[in-house]
Amino acid sequence: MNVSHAETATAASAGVCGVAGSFAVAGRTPEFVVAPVAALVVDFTPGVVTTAAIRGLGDWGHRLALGVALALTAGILAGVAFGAVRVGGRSEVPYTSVAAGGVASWLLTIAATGAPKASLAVAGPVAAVLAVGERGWAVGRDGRRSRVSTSRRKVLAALGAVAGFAGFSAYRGADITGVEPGPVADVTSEAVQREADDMLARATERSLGVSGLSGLVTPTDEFYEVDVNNVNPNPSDGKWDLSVTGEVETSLTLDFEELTATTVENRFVTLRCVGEALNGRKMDTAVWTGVPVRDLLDEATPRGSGACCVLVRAVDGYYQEFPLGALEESFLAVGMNGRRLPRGHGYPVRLLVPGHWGEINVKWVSEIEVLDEEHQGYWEKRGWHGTGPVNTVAKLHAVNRPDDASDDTPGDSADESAESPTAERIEVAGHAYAGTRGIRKVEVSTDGGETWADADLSKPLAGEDVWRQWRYAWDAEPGDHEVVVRATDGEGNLQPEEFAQPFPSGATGWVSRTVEV
Ligand SMILES: Nc1nc2c(c(=O)[nH]1)N[C@H]1C(S)=C(S)[C@@H](COP(=O)(O)O)O[C@H]1N2
Ligand SMILES: [Mo]
Repeated sequence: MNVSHAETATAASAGVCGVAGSFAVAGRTPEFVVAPVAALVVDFTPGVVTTAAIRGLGDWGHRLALGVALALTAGILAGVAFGAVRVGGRSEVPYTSVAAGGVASWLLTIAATGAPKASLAVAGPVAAVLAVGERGWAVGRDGRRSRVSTSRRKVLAALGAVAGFAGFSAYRGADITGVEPGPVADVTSEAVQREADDMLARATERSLGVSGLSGLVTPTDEFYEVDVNNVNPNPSDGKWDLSVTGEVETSLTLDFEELTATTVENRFVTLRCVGEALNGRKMDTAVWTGVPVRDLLDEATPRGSGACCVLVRAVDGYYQEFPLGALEESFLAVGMNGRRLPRGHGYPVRLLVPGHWGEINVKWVSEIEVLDEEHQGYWEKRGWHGTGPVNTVAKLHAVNRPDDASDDTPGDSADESAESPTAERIEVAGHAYAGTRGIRKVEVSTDGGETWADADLSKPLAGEDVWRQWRYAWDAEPGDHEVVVRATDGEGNLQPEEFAQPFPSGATGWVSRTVEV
């Protein structure tokens, strides 16, 4: 191997090991050296591309951005290391490259992440690789470039060491979760905890219990998650505060303790992402514990003249604008399903806006600015219209053959024996949601929309912004059956039949599925 190849290989190894070392110590937290680069990648990606990536690639868009950021970060660190090798080559002092590369990569990482200690996990491996390089091949001890030709064995050993370190780091870093949320009683009271637990029990009771269909409350680790950034904030309670600014009589700032010292209550709330497919999986419900925004807003007192809307900002740089009226009904959640909010859902505090698309339910909320004129939010800037109330939807997620399942009893419909000996009992089920309008009725057609029958609905859960489950069973003759589902909201509006893609205003249409018997 000639010298410049050795230099390049040393620099590249240093880049990879710097990123790996950082991940081993920081995991997917903002102290990971790739986090700020990934945020820049997302920020610099034009809105049309982001939108296309969301529509075409889904979560793969995120992985792609992360991959690009990983490569970029390793490349930048490799560049630093390469410079260090060159500087070392010119110096008479041994290990100049090590000192130069270590210090430069440390300072650069501090500048990007603001975390001096965690940045040592970048500088350390970079320096170590440079030390091996200086000893082994890149730079001669006398300061001149070494002429030793590196054996194949040495190259393989070096490659193996880099790969091994990267593997070890991936394994170590994957376990680092950041804040670990405890029971919600830790920051509220036993009474609030008990109420949340009772509500969870009630949701289980009222769930139709259809196999293959998720319940009325989504377990926290299955609750969908949509973030603009690849790496979520990892704030602590002590550092968090919320300010209310702009067109108000009195600007306020309150910390976590002040927030939770006020009225704390529990609510069932459903969230749905405007970007999800018509029959998608980005719609879920939890019991949320939190504080109504109204009192806070009354204290700040928006200026009667003028104040129309609010801009809500978050720690991750996300921001959304929507009407003041929607904020008045909103809720600042500190708990989810009886525990404190998990990091991925906005720890320590997120906003919940009844009946509105998920995107304005700002996580890691930090500021509410009252405005006297409209402004575009993060997704509106990228072409979406997702700041208003949700569209009505009835999803079809379960198709069962209760007769087949030995442990499954079809319940109240069991005694309706099949008309024809060849007919088979088929059960279809799903969730329906219409925001604060509520769900009045779900109808099912098994003949492609010719005739309709009412589905059973789960008993409603308390609250004005909660989904319901529906279920329908019939005896199907052999053949293909085109099953169609449609919901009517609490105001009597049948959901529109016309199909629309999620972009830009949320999917519409009746979900249908062919069931073969
Ligand atoms: N700060 C912040 N808030 C955010 C987002 C985000 O990326 N950053 N994503 C929004 C979107 S698009 C949706 S659909 C919901 C999803 O909430 P969840 O991840 O808790 O399900 O959060 C919203 N709030
Ligand atoms: Mo969303």
